[in-house]
Amino acid sequence: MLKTYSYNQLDQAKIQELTNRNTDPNNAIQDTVSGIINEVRTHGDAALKSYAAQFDKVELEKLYLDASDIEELAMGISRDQMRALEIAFQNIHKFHSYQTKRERTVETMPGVSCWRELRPIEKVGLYIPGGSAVLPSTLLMLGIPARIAGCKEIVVCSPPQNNGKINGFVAYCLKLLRIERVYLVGGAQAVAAMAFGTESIPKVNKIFGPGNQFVTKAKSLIQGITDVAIDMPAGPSEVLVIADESANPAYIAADLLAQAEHGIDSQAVLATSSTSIAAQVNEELSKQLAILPRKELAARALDNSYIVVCDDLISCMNFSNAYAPEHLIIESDQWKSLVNKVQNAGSVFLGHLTPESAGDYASGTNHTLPTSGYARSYSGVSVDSFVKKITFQHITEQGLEQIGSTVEILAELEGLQAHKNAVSIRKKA
Ligand code: HSO
Ligand code: ZN
Repeated sequence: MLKTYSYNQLDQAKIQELTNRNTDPNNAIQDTVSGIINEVRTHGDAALKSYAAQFDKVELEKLYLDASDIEELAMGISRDQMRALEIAFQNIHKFHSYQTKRERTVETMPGVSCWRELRPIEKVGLYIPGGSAVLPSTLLMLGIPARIAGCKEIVVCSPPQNNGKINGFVAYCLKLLRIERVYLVGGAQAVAAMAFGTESIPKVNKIFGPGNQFVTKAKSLIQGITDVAIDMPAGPSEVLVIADESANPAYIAADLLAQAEHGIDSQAVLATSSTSIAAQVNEELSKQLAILPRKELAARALDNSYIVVCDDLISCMNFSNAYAPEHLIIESDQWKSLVNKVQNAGSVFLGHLTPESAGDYASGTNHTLPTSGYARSYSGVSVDSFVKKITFQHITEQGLEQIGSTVEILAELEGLQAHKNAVSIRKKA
């Protein structure tokens, strides 16, 4: 049974409490992660090998696998699995390929032209977690936009299995992406390696990818001490389902559980305008949970989850906007009328037949999304995340005549004579 609240009985403080999901309030792991970063920074590959022995239980001679190893591992998966990964690849590629549109040149005054052009971030680092669930789909979600953007170097780090290899599905995705090397490094040490570079691992300009709290902490720490950017702050995955009486409680329960099975700190929230749906979802949850292979994990995540019963769909949406979910699923016949009311969400799934799983794997949208309320201020990963937008301008003689005196006056009022001169000297010519 999920905890249940009545929306119209919640005061501001309680809404604040329910929508707050601060995961590491005491900064408990800060010292450990700082220690790892310093070790990698000073001892490079040697530190990485010793962490592999300590955390991944494997003695590594070299810290990477190359094309022939990748090929061999990739061939170990079934035809159907290859085909499914290929279809996911194609859909994600198709959707993201429309994100590179060139903007038009704007003439702000006659003879004054301004425009922006995209340039790839040259070196990017992708972190692909191993751990309790191996996520080859994450490699597609990061590698495809990186390829479309045209990044020159794509460094992939993933923790080694204890045989010193990586998972065959990850290997097949590397093949699809034409990435010929994977570094066998996991955790905070992978982030540190890509941020500072080691003998084997190149330093990158931006680091992407989800991970456990150590990886996340490392990403936030390296931001302060290097010039390396990160995709976004990341926390545990979450979903919020909005549903009315038109919804199917079994579908809702399935969606909540798909979230819950990610990990014990995942959160699945239902905001519904129907008390009967709330009750039926609880029943369905116990039925469906009982037969899930990851039921222990999922059950613990449900302890951390809840239902909010609201008067109507608009109140559901208000609650959702306050929560700012990573994933929002709207299971109502009225979904169309709610689209323009979505203010804060990472990715939205509309109607009764659109499970979040479709977007997690294969429909085309990206699954690297802002969690923990960051959907109020961040977007999910896209081709934009792998490019810089550089502004250009060109001024003609007519343009200089048009804009010259404005610049001169503004330079003078700021007391910057040389700025003024840079215009005046050209006007005289
Ligand atoms: N729901 C996760 C992505 C994922 N699900 C990968 C399954 N595999 C975060 O959006
Ligand atoms: Zn998922």
